[in-house]
Amino acid sequence: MLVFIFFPLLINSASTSTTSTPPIFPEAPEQPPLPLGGDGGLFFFDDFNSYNDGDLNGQGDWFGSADFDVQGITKYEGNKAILTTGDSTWIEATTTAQTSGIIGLYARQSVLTDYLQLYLYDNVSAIAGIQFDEAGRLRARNTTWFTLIDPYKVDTWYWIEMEWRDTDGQARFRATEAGDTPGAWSDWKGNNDIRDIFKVHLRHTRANGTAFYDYISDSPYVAPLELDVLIENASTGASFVIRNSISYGRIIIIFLLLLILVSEGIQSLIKFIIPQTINSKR
Ligand SMILES: [Ca+2]
Ligand SMILES: [Ca+2]
Repeated sequence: MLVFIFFPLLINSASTSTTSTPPIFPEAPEQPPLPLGGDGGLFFFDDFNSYNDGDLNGQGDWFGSADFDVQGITKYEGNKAILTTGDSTWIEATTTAQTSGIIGLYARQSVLTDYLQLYLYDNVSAIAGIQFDEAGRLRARNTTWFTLIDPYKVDTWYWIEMEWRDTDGQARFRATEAGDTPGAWSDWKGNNDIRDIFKVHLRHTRANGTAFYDYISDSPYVAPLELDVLIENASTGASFVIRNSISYGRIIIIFLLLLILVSEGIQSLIKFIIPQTINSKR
């Protein structure tokens, strides 16, 4: 019986509006099929989310040091990212050679005094790279090093990118604090030396701090758009937000919150019903 009384109360006491959320990273975002390899397509992708905790070596396409570990505590996107505290340590993934493309990576450092590196390799050696260096700078290299950000912030994710092309064998670079809109690319740099890129190579040198890596792709991570419904009690100002991705657990929580919001109405109903009942017995 009370249920039928609740609905008018809800409609009268609640107003709805939609707001877009700040970036909130879902537990397990769906990824589209990945057209890896081949010129002009996505060269390499990894979000690390499906891997087991522990050594990255041997999972996915990765081969190298056991110092690089999958973990779920410090990450930029999804459930998992990579950390290493190793000294002069590296791990790499080999894929289909590509003569031009873009690659980006989220990375962060706990100190200003290590080297954290992302290198691109041809079938022989490192061709181009970006690094956080031991002087606190975020730098890039194709033939010679130059500075992108000085100093970088510790314990802060950056989106670092390289684009390369075989038309003149050059590369360009940029680095952006994660979540910011990427700014201008550097000039195209190099001495006609980029042709085929085969490997993505992660490296950490010195052992002063901890380096983190997440989400390697050709474009920054974009959280799925979430539309929230804000329910607000007009008289008390109490409010809560319903996410559009609703689970059974959330439905139960929402129901409990609705009960709290209308509790004033329930109390007045009880006060009303009880005297009525007492009166009817007399
Ligand atoms: Ca991830
Ligand atoms: Ca390990």
